[in-house]
Amino acid sequence: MESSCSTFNDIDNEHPKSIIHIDIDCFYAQVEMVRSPELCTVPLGIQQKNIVVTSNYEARNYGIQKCMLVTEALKLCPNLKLVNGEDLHDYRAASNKIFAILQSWKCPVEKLGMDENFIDVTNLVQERLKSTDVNNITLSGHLYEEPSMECCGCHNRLKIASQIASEVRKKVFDELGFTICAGIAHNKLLAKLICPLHKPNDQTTIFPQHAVNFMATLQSVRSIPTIGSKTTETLISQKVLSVSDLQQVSVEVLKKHFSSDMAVRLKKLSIGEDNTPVKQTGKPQSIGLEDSFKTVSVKSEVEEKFEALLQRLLVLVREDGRIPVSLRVTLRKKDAKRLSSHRESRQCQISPSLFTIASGTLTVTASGQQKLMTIIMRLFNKLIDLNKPFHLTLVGLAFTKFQERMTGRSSIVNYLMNDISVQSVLNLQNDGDTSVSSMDYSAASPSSSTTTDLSDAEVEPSPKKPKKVNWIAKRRCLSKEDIASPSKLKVGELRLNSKELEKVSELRLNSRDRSLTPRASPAKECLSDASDTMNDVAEGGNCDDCPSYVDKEVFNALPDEMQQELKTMWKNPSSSGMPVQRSSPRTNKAKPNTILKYFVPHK
Ligand code: DCP
Ligand code: MG
Ligand code: MG
Repeated sequence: MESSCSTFNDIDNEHPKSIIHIDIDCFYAQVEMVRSPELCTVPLGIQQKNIVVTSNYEARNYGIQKCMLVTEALKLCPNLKLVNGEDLHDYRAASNKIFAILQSWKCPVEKLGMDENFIDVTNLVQERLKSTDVNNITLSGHLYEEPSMECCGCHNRLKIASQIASEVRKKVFDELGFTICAGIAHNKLLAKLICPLHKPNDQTTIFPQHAVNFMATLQSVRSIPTIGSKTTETLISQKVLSVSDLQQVSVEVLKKHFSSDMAVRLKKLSIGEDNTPVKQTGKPQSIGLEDSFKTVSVKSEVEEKFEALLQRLLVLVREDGRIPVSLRVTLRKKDAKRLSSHRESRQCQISPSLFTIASGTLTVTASGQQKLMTIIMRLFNKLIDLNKPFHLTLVGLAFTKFQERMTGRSSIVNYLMNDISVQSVLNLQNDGDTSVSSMDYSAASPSSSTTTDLSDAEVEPSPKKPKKVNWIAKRRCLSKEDIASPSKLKVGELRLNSKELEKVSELRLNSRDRSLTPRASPAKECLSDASDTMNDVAEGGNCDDCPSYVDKEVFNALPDEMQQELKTMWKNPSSSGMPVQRSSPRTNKAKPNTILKYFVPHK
């Protein structure tokens, strides 16, 4: 994304950054309240299994807290309205919509879980400062303690950031109806920690000078986001319980229990110092789900759990839109001897041909799902010795690697990424046949570092390269649906790369005569159907001016502007880098990365 916030990195002062942290109020409960406004006025709890994972602020008035047992919550508030929140789909969708709104300020946005985000508004603040009277900047929302003297200019910058935070909160509310809290500070740590100070639906700014005092108010070292349970345990063993304790303990003492870097980092965190950048969030590296339970000790039950997880996971993957190429199975075994629970995982690569992208939507066929279940159970068998009793308390499934789309210099996608649609003449829709449908072999192969600990036999076989005639015949075997209504596809979704397109051209050139006389080949029915479709599609096109080596079907599938561009170039080949004649190699040299090279017949 082109960011207006990526240019100012040269602010020469002590506290150059302006960071906003936002956290949605009682997130799951708000999603339910936005969906069913009658829930706004009653105490509402969101139930997952026997736990109330969150509740609205009405319910919190009764003393209900996050992760309270349902029985306990009902004792506190017998009128508590409970809504099942085990299906995260709508929460995830709301989270994504909020994230999309946050992107509109064109600053780096980092998603943290489902209901939190950091926005680095440093450069936007700088831009606004240029047109602002610095003596008259007002703060929006609350301030943590009154300001002392201006520091390095950070007070004004943070005040402007607080105004941006207000705008963000207003926009999210106006467009989606969610109230959120914001924290504004010169680093991520302070922005996050100050955020909940005035809950709900409000915001708080902290100036750098108050960082040490504010941090000292935190009762537990665990409040510091990067400090996990193990670090906390170690610190407690050294009688370091509160953040104030951590401020006072010497770095030398910490170095006895932590690495030198960690000891220094802990000390800095304790006084509110943090220089970690806001990293723009992209698509997740893996998409997974877990289900925990008391005990499962029977294979068929495990299979049912995986089946249910797989169904839910496929919904997530469809929403994500990328084709998975690696699958991981996770188990947690009940182990009385071990104090802390531990997970064990196995993963293997999977064939991208189990998935199809049709009209922009990722799907998996019933047979694909069966194959996935077979793979899952093989991985499970690797993790569990079925000759012995087993007791599991958790199963998990995750797709851990995804096929990259080819968008390099030589990809046709480069030309066609701007939402240009083509008719489905070039539809490389997967028909479930692994031998022909997976086009992008190289990108589909997971690297050794992330993949399998299984033997080759257990890994889904890589798609084999197709036989040419068979391949083109199948490509032309468009479904009845395609014929009735040629689907519009984003070309980027065809997963074509230059080699593939060359293959299309080559095969079409080689089989052009055959395709025009379909009954000459065993695939004649398909070819016949496809020809009909292509005639329909070609109606608007006119390739009378095309050179003889050009496949008219391919040409007619291109958008009008591109057809015009090509025709112009063919009329004036010397200016285009276009091969004028096959027998003239010197003039055959296409300009790098021009679409014309895709029309060069295969030699
Ligand atoms: N959540 C969960 N399990 C937890 C904590 C939270 O499933 N142990 C879910 C429910 C929350 C959501 O994550 O709605 C966001 O967590 P928060 O801690 O931000 O809590 P809320 O947004 O619900 O409340 P608050 O208004 O305090 O932010
Ligand atoms: Mg929240
Ligand atoms: Mg939160």
